[in-house]
Amino acid sequence: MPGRNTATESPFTVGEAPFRPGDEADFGGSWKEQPGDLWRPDPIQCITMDTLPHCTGLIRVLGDDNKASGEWDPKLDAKELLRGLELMLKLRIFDERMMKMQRTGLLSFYMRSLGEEAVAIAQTMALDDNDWIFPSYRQPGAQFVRGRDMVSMICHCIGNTEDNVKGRQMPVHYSWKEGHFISISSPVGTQFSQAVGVAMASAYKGEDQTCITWLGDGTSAQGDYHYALNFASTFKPPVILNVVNNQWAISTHRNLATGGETFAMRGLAYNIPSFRVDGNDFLALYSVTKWARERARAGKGATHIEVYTYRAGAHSSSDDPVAYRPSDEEKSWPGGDPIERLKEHLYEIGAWNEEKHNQMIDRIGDEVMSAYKEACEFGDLANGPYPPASTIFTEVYEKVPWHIQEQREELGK
Ligand SMILES: Cc1ncc(C[n+]2csc(CCOP(=O)(O)OP(=O)(O)O)c2C)c(N)n1
Ligand SMILES: [Mg+2]
Repeated sequence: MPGRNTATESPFTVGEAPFRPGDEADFGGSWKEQPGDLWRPDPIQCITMDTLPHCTGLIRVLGDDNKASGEWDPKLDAKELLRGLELMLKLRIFDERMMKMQRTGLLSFYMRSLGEEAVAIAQTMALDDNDWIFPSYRQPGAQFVRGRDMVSMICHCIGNTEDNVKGRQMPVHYSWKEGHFISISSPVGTQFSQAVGVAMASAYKGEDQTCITWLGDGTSAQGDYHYALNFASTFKPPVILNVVNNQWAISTHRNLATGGETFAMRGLAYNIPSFRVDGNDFLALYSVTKWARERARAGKGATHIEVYTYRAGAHSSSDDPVAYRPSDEEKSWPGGDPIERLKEHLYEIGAWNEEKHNQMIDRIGDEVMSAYKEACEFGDLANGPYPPASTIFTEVYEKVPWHIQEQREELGK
């Protein structure tokens, strides 16, 4: 919790993590907010201050009893729910395989979406296929929704001869033009103002294309976030601005990124309707994003969403959270696991069972394994082959600057 820095007696407040290694993590057992607590405003008529209660509360649809209720229930049919479940499982199993590749030296670096699978999957499912996606490294799952071929995703992560960005990007920094999935950027936060800019262009041209973008709690402390909100507030373009509050920015707790009560509330100051949503609740995420899409389509401008979730795994393959948080902190997170929650809901409504679920896991496991083998035929980090060195010089500049040309000639490529 934020508190006075007693170590130095400094006259300012330094945010602190509620629990550190050795502490017993206790988030209070379960959410006090229940499905049905918050109403669903009309997406067209809504004015910003209507959403004040939604910024301090938490929008939920799936209750502790695994039933769906309240005005935010999107009433998806079982087929759509099963699609969501399958896509989330695919992302999780894919991530596990990629981590194994990283640990065995076949690719250099990896970042999982563990515990946050619902974010990219549910929110992308709520959009139209030609809407533009401006992700951070935590939303590769959007590509599964749009049907990207897994082999090509793995080839990118390896940086082999079939990598569509030819090894110029770090692994997980996907780029996929056909899927309207904008290149993931290593300097965090740049995607926010890009999304607002493209949304402004879309509105200017009279096209019905909404942009969606995400950044993390830590990244929201950067200027990029505020520039984007200011433009979104002023020009009211069709954009959905998500702050994924997963409690951590590597080892820095979210209490160091804002002194505000919630991240959602910051949207109100920019006169943008704002919601705080349970990020492990597939149905709530889907529903809030649909609301924002409907509002954007009607020319009513941006929606700001705090996605309240928990980073269940390490930040990346280079990080070990045991150094800065209790090793079992994840188990006491009241939001549970997004895949388990949707699965239990499907059991509850009689649309799914354990046998079918296990079969699905096996089928996806086989699919991922065969994609992995096929991708490795085009090269892996340990054994090559790699894209030719000449690709360092191509496809970055439209007109190659003289000094780059000189370097290319020096290398003889
Ligand atoms: C401009 C910039 N500063 C710092 C970094 C190093 N860095 C990479 S990820 C990260 C933490 C981001 O945390 P958060 O925004 O909460 O996102 P999360 O990883 O939790 O999804 C940092 C500091 C970077 N990549 N770019
Ligand atoms: Mg974070």
